[in-house]
Amino acid sequence: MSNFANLSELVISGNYAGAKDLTQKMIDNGIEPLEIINQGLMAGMNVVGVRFKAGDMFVPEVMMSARAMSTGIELLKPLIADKDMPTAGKVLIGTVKGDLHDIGKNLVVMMMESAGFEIVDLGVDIAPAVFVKGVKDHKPQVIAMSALLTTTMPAMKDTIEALKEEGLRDSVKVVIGGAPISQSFANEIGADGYAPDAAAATDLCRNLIA
Ligand code: B1M
Repeated sequence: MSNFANLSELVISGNYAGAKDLTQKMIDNGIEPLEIINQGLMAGMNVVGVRFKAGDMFVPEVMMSARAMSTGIELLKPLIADKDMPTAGKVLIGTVKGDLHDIGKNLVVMMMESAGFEIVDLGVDIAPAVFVKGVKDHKPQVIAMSALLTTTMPAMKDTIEALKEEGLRDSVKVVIGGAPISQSFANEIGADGYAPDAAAATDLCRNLIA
């Protein structure tokens, strides 16, 4: 097995100590940092995304894989000029106003970061005006909103309305997710997409930005 395939396997199995060691070894052997990221770390994380979507991997395993990926990236970051760091696009994310649930959102963040997105994570209990300010300050291509409570779902619509009022709606795609959310709710409030899980959210953003 090549070093790249080995590194992918270490990410898939969530072996962060192994992923760190092998990444360092590959750096010491003069392998291009971007090749290590694309052919080793990201290749592994792409498999994780597919398996998670298929129900063959579960939340704790995905978190271990994301950690393995991050330990490798941390070693490589200083070796790569910012402009060369692969980025799949910028996503502003938060859990909506009144809602404190963040485990799912954090999983979406980890999966997206591992897939090369630049993430601005606003946190939880984010009011529409704060999302609007985030769009003005960070100019993301996508806003991702999470809600776990039926009572906080309307805050997603309020946020879309606030973007419209500020004339920002056409400058950004809006995607939503969380246990009570559905595609029909996304259609109803005029969101650009819905994702049932972290892997699907990553695919959705990739497709919307492409
Ligand atoms: Co809360 N809670 N909770 N809770 N909680 C639920 C959601 C609930 C279903 C439990 C129940 O009654 N069976 C219920 C909601 C009922 C409803 O609205 N219909 C509920 C309630 C009622 C409450 C409180 C009101 C309880 C109370 O105080 N009386 C309160 C509300 C607080 C508030 O938010 N204002 C509350 C509080 C809490 C805790 C603080 C104790 C804790 C949260 C800790 C934290 O997040 N830091 C908590 C938890 C842990 C849960 C359960 C048990 C688990 C949620 C979770 O983390 N799931 C939950 C019951 C359950 O789901 N079994 C429950 C794991 C996570 C990986 O899945 O979040 O669905 P999930 O994320 C998935 C997808 O949904 C998707 O991807 C993720 C990964 O695949 N996804 C996105 C999520 N966000 C996305 C965004 C995207 C795309 C995909 O953007 C594009």
